Amino acid sequence: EDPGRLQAFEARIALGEKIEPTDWMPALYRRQLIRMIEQHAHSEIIGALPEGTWITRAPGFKRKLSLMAKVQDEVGHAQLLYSAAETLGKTREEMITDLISGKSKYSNIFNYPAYTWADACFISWLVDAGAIVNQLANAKGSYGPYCRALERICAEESFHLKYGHHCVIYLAAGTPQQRAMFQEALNRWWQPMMHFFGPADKLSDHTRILMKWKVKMATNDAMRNQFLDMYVPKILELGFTIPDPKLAKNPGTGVWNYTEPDWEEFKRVIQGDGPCNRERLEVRRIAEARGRWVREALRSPRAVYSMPLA
Ligand code: BYC
Repeated sequence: EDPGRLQAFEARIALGEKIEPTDWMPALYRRQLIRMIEQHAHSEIIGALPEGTWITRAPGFKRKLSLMAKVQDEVGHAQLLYSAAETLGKTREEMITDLISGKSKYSNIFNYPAYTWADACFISWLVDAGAIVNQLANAKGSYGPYCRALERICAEESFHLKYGHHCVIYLAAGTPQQRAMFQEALNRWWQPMMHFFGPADKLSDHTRILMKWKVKMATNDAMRNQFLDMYVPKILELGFTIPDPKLAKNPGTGVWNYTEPDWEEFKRVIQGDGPCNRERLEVRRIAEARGRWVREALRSPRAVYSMPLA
């Protein structure tokens, strides 16, 4: 890299300016952004799957409508993010190919099954809460198209959060079976939720450079801590318990202590060997195969007439 250009680039970032697609940027900045935005986009479409299976079974018409709108929003977020990543030079087709071949990662948390309605409620409330902590911070980052996409996403996520919280309050105020159902969901999802913010800072490969270039505006541990700070009191207030006997805030430092989640399980899950990875990718592969004729027709409107019916 030309040192003068790099210096000017870093000076702009230090001043809080946004970097736009046609501006000069170091090759590593471009690669890191593609990696992160692409993974984020994949997480949104794969994230639609565990909740999506609950649309037809959500209790009551209003819940069905709200959940359907939420899932549709998540897929819309993926569209915004794929567009932001495309500004950096990787095509949507390449990104989808890398997703379904297993080359690209997506969030660990969507590789767990949503067994009960309470699991869907956990996702709507607490996974969305975690996502908002991350996205609100990174919306203040340096790459214009990603930040603008995150701002729009956060606006919609704030509705999801209210919807999810309402669903959980309803279970909390319900019968002993309803309370037990949410407690079991919480027990199942707590560890994947702790994993959601990424490995501990000392093990995080990318944090240093991403923080330097203001792509990431807080470290993994700082985001995890902020989530605990905001949501542990709300969970306890509803009378639930958190399955970690060590979990406690140090009142002096404001830092939460917790049992270190199983990072070996995290690695297995993000490398493709979680409980639902194969199923999730298979759904996407089928969707790609079924949609192929639409893409081909769009490219060549006349070709569609000569195609055999699927
Ligand atoms: N899951 O150096 P590190 C939603 C990987 S969707 C999987 O700390 P970085 C929702 C990481 O990629 C919103 N992989 O990485 C949707 C790296 O591997 P590679 C989801 C993870 O980038 C529908 C390696 O571990 N949010 O909420 O500095 C319904 C080393 O990690 C994870 C986003 O996607 C993980 N959790 O920081 C409901 C946010 N964590 O690439 C809800 C955007 C780490 O070297 N992403 N890895 O092979 C980010 O903010 C950052 O990428 C992370 C990780 C904080 C996740």
